[in-house]
Amino acid sequence: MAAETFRRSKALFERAQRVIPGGVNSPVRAFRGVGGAPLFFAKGDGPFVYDADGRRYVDFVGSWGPLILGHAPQQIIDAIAETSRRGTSFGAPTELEVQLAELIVELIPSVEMVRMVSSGTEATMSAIRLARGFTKRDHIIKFNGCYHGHSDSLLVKAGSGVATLGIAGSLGVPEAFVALTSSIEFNDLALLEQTVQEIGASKIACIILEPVIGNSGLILPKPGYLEGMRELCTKHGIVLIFDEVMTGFRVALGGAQERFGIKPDLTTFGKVIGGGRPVGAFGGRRDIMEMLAPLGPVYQAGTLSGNPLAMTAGIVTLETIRASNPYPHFEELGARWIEGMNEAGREAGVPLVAAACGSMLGFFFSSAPVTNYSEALQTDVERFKKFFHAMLQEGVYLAPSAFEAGFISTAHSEEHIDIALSAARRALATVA
Ligand code: KE4
Repeated sequence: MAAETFRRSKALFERAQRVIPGGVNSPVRAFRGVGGAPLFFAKGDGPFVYDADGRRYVDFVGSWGPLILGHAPQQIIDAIAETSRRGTSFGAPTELEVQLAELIVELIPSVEMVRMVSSGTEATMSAIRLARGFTKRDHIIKFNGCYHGHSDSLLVKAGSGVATLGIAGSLGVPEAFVALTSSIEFNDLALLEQTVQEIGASKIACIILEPVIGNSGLILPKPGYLEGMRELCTKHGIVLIFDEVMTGFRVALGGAQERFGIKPDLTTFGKVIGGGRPVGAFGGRRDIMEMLAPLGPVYQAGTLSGNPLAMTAGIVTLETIRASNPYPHFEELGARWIEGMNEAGREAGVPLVAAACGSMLGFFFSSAPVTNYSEALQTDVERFKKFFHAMLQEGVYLAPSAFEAGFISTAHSEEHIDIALSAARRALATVA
């Protein structure tokens, strides 16, 4: 098969770069992590995306997580159209945002109250401010390779696009801000205990983490790690924030906190709860949430918070997955992925370790499982780049970075996993 030339994508990229910095509206889309010009997409349909040249791919990115029902699910399209006819935004409360809040409270027991925002960044930024206001403490602890959006306090040794571009954090973030953020390796409870002691527990407002890391590649918590963290936070009155923007409703209906049986104090959400529309949310203990304006002194606001279209898409998404319980299906597909990818690596003589957690997939070109960010950085990224492009030629779209996770949806079946696995066997032969 002649190598695809991606002609229209390249032309669009040329055009885009004249008016949009880097030609993209979010850095990780720029293919800087894999080289070459980014694909421009024209259409999505179930498990598939179609690029500007009309070429079809099995999609394992799913818009970075929101599309748990796949692309353009009819029930969401119809519901958004119906809501749109009654108006798209009011800047005033609507019943829709109450409905979505009630759904989240019902599905996530640790969440007694929830505030809607318009992105995961807003959710985590606001949760940090709320934790600081509630505890009257300033210091925060995060983990290397975790990405919580691009607010100043959290752009410290972050994952996702920050890791992909290999930049330490971000120019423009004052030293004074990052001085209040400590970032340490994940999956090391002794290190966390030592760090809390060194900072002084009474100075620490919160610990924020991705309970399953999806922004360094896919990294699972070691047994006992989350439990130990919960005990440490309870002991010292430190607010435990689970950033479930990515894991929420993906690794279990009740998120990572259900899967691992941990009750955080605050949880942040995004992606799935908007079903592909701009959304975020943060919620948790009532005594903390009631510190928020207009009830309390911690200010947070947003013109489009609770936007009717995002709420509609979120309600339909959550009601659909609550009714259909796709999680056993996700576990089966994840197990198929792990077994098939590990076998393909062995057959090709390429060190490869695959992982899955609910509807999140991952793999590293590594001879051993990856348990933290520094280990992820030591994996064979050059081989990943070649593999990514070989898979693209095979019609399989993976995240264009070694430091991201993959996502499947209810539209994915064994057939789509098998397409990816047979493509991987051929692609691995070219990178062995
Ligand atoms: P947004 O502000 O991009 O909606 O959410 C930020 C965020 C917060 N927390 C977690 C755990 C996240 O994964 C994210 C965003 N995820 C990335 C993908 N790894 C978004 C893709 C992008 O930056 O373009």
